[in-house]
Amino acid sequence: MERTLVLIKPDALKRDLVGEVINRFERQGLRLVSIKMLRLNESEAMAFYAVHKGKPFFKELVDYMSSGPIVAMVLEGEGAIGRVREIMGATDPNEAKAGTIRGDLGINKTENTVHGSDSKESAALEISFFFSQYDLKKGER
Ligand code: IDP
Ligand code: MG
Repeated sequence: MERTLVLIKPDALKRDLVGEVINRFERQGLRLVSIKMLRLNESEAMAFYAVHKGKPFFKELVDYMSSGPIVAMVLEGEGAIGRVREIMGATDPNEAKAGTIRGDLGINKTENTVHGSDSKESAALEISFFFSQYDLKKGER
């Protein structure tokens, strides 16, 4: 059983799409382990996206991700990391296939509705950024 971190980004909360996004994962058999709503400040957003430091879109990304509340959640399932990435679709909503979250709901390459961890290593790191072992334990069922 694999676990991954998903963020529902500010554009989705602005448009009240939280339930819609979670439902798309649940329908595919991915189960919630833990969930919270929060707002990142600028330095927290910089830390979360540290791998992108120095890229041309970094400042825009950090400003956007700290512009409003987000929802962070841990999802669990067989091959959860790859399956979440498939359900999300390509980074740019204009290139994402119809039926994917970004293809159907994304606005542009920055405001693309969701984040999902891209490897086992980033999933472990990103889950620990938002959730304690105690939070994760409470989600067992
Ligand atoms: P991913 O979210 O599909 O894994 P990454 O390349 O890891 O894509 O980029 C992280 C986030 O940075 C994207 O989800 C998007 O919000 C933003 N981003 C990536 N590339 C661009 C770009 O070229 N212009 C503007 N924003 C971008
Ligand atoms: Mg990424």
